[in-house]
Amino acid sequence: MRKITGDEIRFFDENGYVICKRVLHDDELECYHRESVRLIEEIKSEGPADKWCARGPEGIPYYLTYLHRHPNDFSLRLLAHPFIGDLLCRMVGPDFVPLYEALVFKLPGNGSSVPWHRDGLPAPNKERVFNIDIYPDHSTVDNSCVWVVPGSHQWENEKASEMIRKGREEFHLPGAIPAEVEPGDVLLHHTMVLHGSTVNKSESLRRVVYFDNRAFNWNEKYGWHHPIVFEKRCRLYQYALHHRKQNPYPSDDEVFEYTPPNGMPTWNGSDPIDLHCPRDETPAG
Ligand SMILES: O=C(O)CCC(=O)C(=O)O
Repeated sequence: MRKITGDEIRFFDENGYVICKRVLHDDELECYHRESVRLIEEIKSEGPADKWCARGPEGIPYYLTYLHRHPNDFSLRLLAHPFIGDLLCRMVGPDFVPLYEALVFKLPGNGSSVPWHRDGLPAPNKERVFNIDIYPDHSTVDNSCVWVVPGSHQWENEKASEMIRKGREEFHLPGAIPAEVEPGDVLLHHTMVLHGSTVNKSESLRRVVYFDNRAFNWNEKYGWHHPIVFEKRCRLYQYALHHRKQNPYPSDDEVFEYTPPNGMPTWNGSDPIDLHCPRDETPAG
């Protein structure tokens, strides 16, 4: 299976984003298409997933939080894709832990916009904090792909805030480019790169799964989350790897081998798995 290249990593470091072409194979894409449409239909008919789905500025559903907790046959296997394990090991470090996941979708006709933003506070020592965005559809200017401002991950807060303010008045910012992709492509975006998208007026559905990830040692330094979150997430990732190994796609020709970071649990196959693992969990619940 394909691996991220050194050139792609260098492009990412310089620009705060990179598009990796043709990562997913057709068998996995077919499952992703089918299962994500089923979840979107569940949301549209106000089924169980709906209360986990955020609305955008136009009041339209677009952001299904905690994807793994909504019964489906694709998201855990997607997380366990060897492309992801390999790139996290090389770009974050071998003590990476996948922390969060969401399904973002732009419904046809009037799909939600996402105003320009950064995803969080800057990492104190400019660590490589990024999301992995996996696309099953063509995402183009026509169906309101995400736009990025290359290099803006390195801007000071003041400049970024000013541009975000401007971009919310008039979407087209100087230097912004559309991150157009094809089915099976993977976009990495630095959490500090300015990004956003417009309303989808086209007739096509546009979907993307976001995976957020951190190194265990960063959390020990900065205390972003209670250690229990990392423990549960670390077990969940091992479970996902096991699940893909047991339920491979016909095109699978390798599995990613993960060693839990020192201080993190090894999942023993009978430990219960929490498919939700809220990021704000504490031992008191
Ligand atoms: O997929 C998009 O249009 C952008 C989504 C996004 O950046 C977000 O939900 O934070």
